[in-house]
Amino acid sequence: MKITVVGAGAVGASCAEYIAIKNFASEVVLLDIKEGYAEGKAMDLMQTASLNGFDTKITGSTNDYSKTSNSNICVITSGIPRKPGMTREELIGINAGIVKTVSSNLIEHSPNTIIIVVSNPMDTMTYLVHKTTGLPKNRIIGMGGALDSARFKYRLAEALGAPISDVDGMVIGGHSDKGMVPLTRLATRNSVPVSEFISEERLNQVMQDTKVGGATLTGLLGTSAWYAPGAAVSGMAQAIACDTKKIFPCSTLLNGEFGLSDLCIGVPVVLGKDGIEKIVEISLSDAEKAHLTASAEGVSKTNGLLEL
Ligand code: 2OP
Repeated sequence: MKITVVGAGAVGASCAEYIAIKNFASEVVLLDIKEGYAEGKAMDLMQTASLNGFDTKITGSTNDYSKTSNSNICVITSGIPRKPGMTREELIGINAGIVKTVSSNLIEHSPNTIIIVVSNPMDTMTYLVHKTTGLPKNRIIGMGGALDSARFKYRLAEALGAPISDVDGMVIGGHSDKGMVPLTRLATRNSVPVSEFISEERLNQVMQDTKVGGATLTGLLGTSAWYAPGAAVSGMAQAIACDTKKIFPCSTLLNGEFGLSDLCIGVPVVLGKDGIEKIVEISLSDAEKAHLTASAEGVSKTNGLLEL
């Protein structure tokens, strides 16, 4: 199993380390345009191998895509992260050109790869990769919902005073401060609906804290988060590599599912060896449907800024 991660910044390096630690990939290639940067990150990460107990071989490359040849999975993290006060959508001007170039280079050397898109605005970048590469829709996956769901579970556990291992929940919709749809109705503490434990008012606060989870961290860190995004990617990559058929909320191209078409947005999907193996059209309440539709309108508006 060979995995390429483009962008050796904090998110890309975290992806590489978590993938290595989970020990399901034989090789991870970290690629960056900055001279020597990916090579240095890869060497530093490899020096954790004996400490973190993995045999995965991590190598670095300065913009030599031949080193990425025949990758089973390619992760695109390249582009600029947001600064405090910025929305993810404001990154489109710079990141669209980068993602277009990177995705073209990747499929030239790995025509059969599965692409996981992280770069923001992620739902629009995922849509751009479809338009740029023409890969089958099951092989282009946007990572946002897995991260947002992790933040949702973190906030739920905090509100419940429960261990996170006791909590389950999912966030669908656009990966944006206003577009996320945390499914509080379906969230549980050890199979019990969370509404049995906390008030609607407190649940609304959990939803709001979840939606701005990324912005909260950007305000604290001065840049976008990296550990949880990296961990979210590694979980998705593991599901693909090990063909686990786990359900994740991922950004995927919709053709009528949930009444939506011609956009990529976060919905539940089954991940396996073929990438997105099934879109799971769960039943949604009227309010959830309305929130998802409104979120889709926001994503489509951002898509309209692309020069396709
Ligand atoms: C986040 O929410 C980077 O969009 C990513 O942290």
